[in-house]
Amino acid sequence: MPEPTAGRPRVAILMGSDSDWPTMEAAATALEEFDVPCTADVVSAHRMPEAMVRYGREAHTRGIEVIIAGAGGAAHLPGMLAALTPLPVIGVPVPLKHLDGMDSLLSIVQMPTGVPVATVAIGNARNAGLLAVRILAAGDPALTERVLTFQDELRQAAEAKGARVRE
Ligand code: RP5
Repeated sequence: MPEPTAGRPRVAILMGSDSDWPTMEAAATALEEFDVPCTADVVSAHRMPEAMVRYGREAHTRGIEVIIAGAGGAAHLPGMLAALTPLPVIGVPVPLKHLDGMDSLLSIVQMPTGVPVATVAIGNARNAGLLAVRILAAGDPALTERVLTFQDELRQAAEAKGARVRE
């Protein structure tokens, strides 16, 4: 688990266990690519529920703007955080050795109306980081420019592999 990046963290990466870090690390890497300061912590919904409630209630008062939350199995952390915070929450279903992550996915994605969690694909913490960047870019023209450059690089990479739209 890394130390928080320099500067006030804008994104909090939370996970239910340190065993989730090998999956969640890709979110931190994506944020680093866009120079978005983040912090990463283990806050288990089941093993440390009081700490989770405290974190969820206070995150927005500490300058956090987006929460990325990953968990596996009975993955209650993203949904519970979404119930506690006014911030956007992005959920990452962490695949464990049973059920291929379908349990994590369904635990995170099936939120009741009024308590949204933006759920990425099973194990795709990189997309969670990139989505957090886009959310922050909505109020940040310089970051928007970097997202546009990133998208152009994706297009160029696809075209370099021969992808074409036939005229
Ligand atoms: C979940 O239980 C965690 O998010 C993790 O994916 C899973 C297993 O945790 P450990 O037993 O490896 O600590 O709450």
